[in-house]
Amino acid sequence: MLSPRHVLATLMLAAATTPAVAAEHVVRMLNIGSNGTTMVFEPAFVQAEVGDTVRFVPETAGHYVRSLATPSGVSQWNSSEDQPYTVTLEQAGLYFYICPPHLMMGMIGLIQAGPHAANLPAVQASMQAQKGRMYSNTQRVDALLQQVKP
Ligand SMILES: [Cu+2]
Repeated sequence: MLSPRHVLATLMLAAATTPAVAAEHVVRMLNIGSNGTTMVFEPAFVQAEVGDTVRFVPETAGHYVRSLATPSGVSQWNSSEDQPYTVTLEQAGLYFYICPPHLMMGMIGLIQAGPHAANLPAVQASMQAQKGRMYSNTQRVDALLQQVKP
């Protein structure tokens, strides 16, 4: 027989070890963002926790999402055009992704999972390298990197 005190202690232990409910972050893929700029992921920077999901929703035609730099052990994403796509952030760190047909217009995004960005140097290098392929909105690279919590 378990004493009431034992039951209470067990419940408290369970509450302390049960992870918080994972959040779902929605990133819209748009021809025109709410601030009037063209070809955007909105929001382009997402601060998340490990275990959260990010759902990419194409609201205008012609977009998809491909990861270019992710924490080690994460398989790369490559969604189908015009289809919603959900990823689970299984590792802490930074996830850099693009919309391949609109990379030249700066359609890029960045996710940070957890408080530490262990893979920042690799992600920074990947993002800076993409600048050379962009004809417009190159300032988005630095704007995204400035939001990272190192
Ligand atoms: Cu696009």
